[in-house]
Amino acid sequence: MEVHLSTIPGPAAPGGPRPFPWEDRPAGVRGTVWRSSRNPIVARDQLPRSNSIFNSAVVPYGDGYAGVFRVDDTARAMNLHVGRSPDGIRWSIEPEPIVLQPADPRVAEIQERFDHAYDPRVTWLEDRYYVSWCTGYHGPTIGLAFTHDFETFEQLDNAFLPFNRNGVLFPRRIGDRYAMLSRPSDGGHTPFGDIFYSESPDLVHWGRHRHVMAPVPWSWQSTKVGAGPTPIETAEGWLLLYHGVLTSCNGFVYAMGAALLDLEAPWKVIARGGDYLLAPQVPYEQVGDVPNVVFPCAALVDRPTDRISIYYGGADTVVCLAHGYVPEILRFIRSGA
Ligand code: BMA
Repeated sequence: MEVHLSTIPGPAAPGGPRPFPWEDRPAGVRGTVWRSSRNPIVARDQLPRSNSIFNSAVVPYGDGYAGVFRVDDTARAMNLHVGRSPDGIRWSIEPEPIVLQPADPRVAEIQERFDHAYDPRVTWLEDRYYVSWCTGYHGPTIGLAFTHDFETFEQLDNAFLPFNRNGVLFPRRIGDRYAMLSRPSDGGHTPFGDIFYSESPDLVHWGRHRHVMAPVPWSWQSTKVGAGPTPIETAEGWLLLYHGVLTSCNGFVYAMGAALLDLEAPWKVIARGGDYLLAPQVPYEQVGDVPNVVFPCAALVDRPTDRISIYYGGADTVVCLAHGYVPEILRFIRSGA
């Protein structure tokens, strides 16, 4: 099965050309995706007051890359910080958190108190970059903001009621509606979780919620599943990388899987990999503030070559990078392996 991503008239962010962060598959690796030899690419103590930097999202920007990083500080407050990179690998991260300006006066009502902001995703959509993240408003829910330049950010209203996590926008409208995946949750370390689809005419009012995917009993994804990076448009459907969680006798284990969603009705799952794509098996994924976590939040695709580079958090402590080829991931999904 050959899939040429370059045939998809996908929305492209401005700027470039820029170097694509990449390493060839090392000899002897049998998985569909492989880890960067430079992992972790962001250290936990890269900032003067960072306890950990992980679960972060990057996008092409200018002649390099920009991103929104989850930084937990040494008081263990969780916040979002801007990062910039010439090559997608060496990151310079702002020591101060992003300041969100209210996009309209009513948004100020939800800014009256700051609880936390974590697990960002960034999506180029129409003419700007949108950030979605888990925001504290009487419990976790989905925050939304946009930026043109990674200098100023305007906050929109929260997309959903609490409790919700892992809100991920599609990079174009579906029909004439904006679309988002999310995972309704509870206020704690949720022992359940399905992926849902919602749509909106204006990125403020969300409805027509549809079920997309449930956990799979007796598997690596038996406890909960949540969307990872912004879905990637291919000729076959939307490639969705996601996290799946199982509950072991020592707690949750977070791994990465892949599924294919219908292009014009993305709540319909075309196919879903049976195995995990990447599970916590090396020290920086197994040992950290939360052991055994591989948590993907962003992916870059080099469309002419079908190469994909996936950014994920390791053990809630560091930022890591993995590589693969989109057609091989699609084959992996199709094989249901
Ligand atoms: C979730 C979130 C994620 C984290 C995961 C594993 O509830 O807090 O940020 O990676 O737990 O601890």
